[in-house]
Amino acid sequence: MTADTIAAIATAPGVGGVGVVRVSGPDSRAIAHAVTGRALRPRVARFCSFLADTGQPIDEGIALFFPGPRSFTGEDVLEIQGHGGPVVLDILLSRCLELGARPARPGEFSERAFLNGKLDLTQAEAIADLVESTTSLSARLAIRSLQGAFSRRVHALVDDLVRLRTGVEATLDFPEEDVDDTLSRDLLEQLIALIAATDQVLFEAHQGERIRDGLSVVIAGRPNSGKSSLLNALVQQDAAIVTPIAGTTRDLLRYDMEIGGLPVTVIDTAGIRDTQELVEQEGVRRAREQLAKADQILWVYDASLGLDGEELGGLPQDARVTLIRNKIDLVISVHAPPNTREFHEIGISTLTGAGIDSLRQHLRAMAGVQGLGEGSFVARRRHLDALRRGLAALHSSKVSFETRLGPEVVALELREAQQAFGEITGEVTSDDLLGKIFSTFCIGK
Ligand SMILES: Nc1nc2c(ncn2[C@@H]2O[C@H](COP(=O)(O)OP(=O)(O)O)[C@@H](O)[C@H]2O)c(=O)[nH]1
Ligand SMILES: [Mg+2]
Repeated sequence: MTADTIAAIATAPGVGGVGVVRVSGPDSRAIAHAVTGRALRPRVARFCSFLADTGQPIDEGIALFFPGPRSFTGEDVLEIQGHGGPVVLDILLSRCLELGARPARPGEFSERAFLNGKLDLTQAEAIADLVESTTSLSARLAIRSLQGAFSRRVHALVDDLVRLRTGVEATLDFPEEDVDDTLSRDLLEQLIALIAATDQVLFEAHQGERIRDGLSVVIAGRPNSGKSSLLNALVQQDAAIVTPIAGTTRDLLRYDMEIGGLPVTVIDTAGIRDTQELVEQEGVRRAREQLAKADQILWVYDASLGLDGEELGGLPQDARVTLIRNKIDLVISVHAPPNTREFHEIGISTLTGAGIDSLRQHLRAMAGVQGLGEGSFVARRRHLDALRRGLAALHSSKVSFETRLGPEVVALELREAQQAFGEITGEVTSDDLLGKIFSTFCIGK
């Protein structure tokens, strides 16, 4: 158990109906006694005055004491629920610090909960993801992760992996000719099933990551093609200035929206062309910079003018591009010219609204978030990296198995896969990793 006692304001800064100061550690009980002037019964809400060292009341409200290990952090925890004003909460916090607590670092309550085995790492991360959710879907997936939906999937992989390792390592004790062929066939089948199961978890984790991090969509193209009009149509607001004058947009315009639960950031950019005008030059430079960072590029062109083959020349390599044939209201033919390019193409009119819904659906499909089931969960890039590393190790162990490289090699690669999976839930960690994760949390979490 950790030696010192930490304290922080747990509610958001600013004025609110209620504000909470949270204390965790061995001095919590003594602090509770000093602040409330009485011994608190465990887990029973108690209305009382909160006292300064002079005995004068600072505030009044509810005090709650949770003796460890039955608490959020697993340590003795005190919650002081006072009135939600920044000054009164500061005074309450100072009082706890005066009584021996020290200010908590960001995420330190969650870190202690993790270190004391109250939560695994994906669950601790899910707390941060839940409070930072920008859509109701991402909040729903975060609560599932918090309740262990993701951890259970990883544990199931690890269980299978341990069984497989035991099987493989058992064959190590026998000279090769004694290992029954049916035994090794059975192990190989287990390995193949494990690879398929990992693939499936990776696929779902990828969706979970998308729902958490959202999709950044950059609208680009020649001046006057209707980029700003498209932004306005997508966010259903008169957000960007639209004029018939080429070069209207110079600054980047960024809007957050939601498409079927997927958080999407749409960025409108200056039309890309060669220009001598200094401000516009800077706009074009910024537009190009965004293109390099986008998850998805919508390249808009004017249907009445057609797409000039050279326009797409400057796009970053392996960019994900959708061609947007705008102003289809201006062209007589309802048939689009055959699209000979490698890119997906959608015809729209920001004027009539034609095609905008298909574009929304297309964006959702491009994010790979369709058919999210009841078992879905949020995930982070860190989890995807670990799953990919684990999967790679499983693939090489399969190759080693099939080319009869020997059970020692297979066993080693399986161990590597288990290490990678263990990093997800936090069974295998480094201080570095923990520091990186918890330091991004808020103070008081
Ligand atoms: N007919 C028609 N005009 C459009 C459409 N979309 C945009 N425009 C017009 O095209 C001009 C340039 O639009 P704007 O959105 O400012 O283009 P940007 O320079 O690419 O941002 C404006 O006069 C718009 O009214 C469309 O779908 N149909
Ligand atoms: Mg514009």
